[in-house]
Amino acid sequence: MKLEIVTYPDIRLKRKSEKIEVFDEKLHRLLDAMYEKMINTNGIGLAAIQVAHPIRLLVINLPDENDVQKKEDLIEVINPVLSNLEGSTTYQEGCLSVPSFYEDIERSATLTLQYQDRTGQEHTLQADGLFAIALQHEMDHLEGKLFIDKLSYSRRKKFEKEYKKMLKEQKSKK
Ligand code: QAP
Ligand code: CO
Repeated sequence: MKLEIVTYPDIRLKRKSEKIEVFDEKLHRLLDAMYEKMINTNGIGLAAIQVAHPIRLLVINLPDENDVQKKEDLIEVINPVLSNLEGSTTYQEGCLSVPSFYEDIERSATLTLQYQDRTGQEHTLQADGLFAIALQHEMDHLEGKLFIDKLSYSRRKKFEKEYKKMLKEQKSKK
């Protein structure tokens, strides 16, 4: 399965993702291909809408304490529901759909995640640290939102200027 990363300002990123009802081989092939794409593009999290599939699914694979990204730490999250969002934390976020831009974003520090795995089985777990941040970032994708939508007016303007410049420079290199 060939997947391309959809990048800002592509309007396909603004769609609301649909609930997944069928847990079949086709879904498993998409999950496997998303994992490969995420690893090959140096990502730690990826939502299906970022590869042009507007369905409620995301993958997260955080590096361990030695900064190694192990496949056994991969989590496949389908139809997620976040609750009990508490506290506050700030992290310099990036996104495969907004390449080469990073900015401090404030999120809740802890939360409860309810989700289904690739077989459709329900799970509930507690999240904190980078995992809680990644879940909120990816969850926003399912609602058609990006981390840059959280920037103040002045920071957003600065972003638009820098991003346009970056795209222009990329074009002239090709
Ligand atoms: C979302 O982000 C996230 O600009 C995942 O050139 C963000 O994997 C989770 C990436 C912050 C937790 C904290 C970005 C790769 C990857 C780039 C990513 C780039 C190459 C971003
Ligand atoms: Co993202």
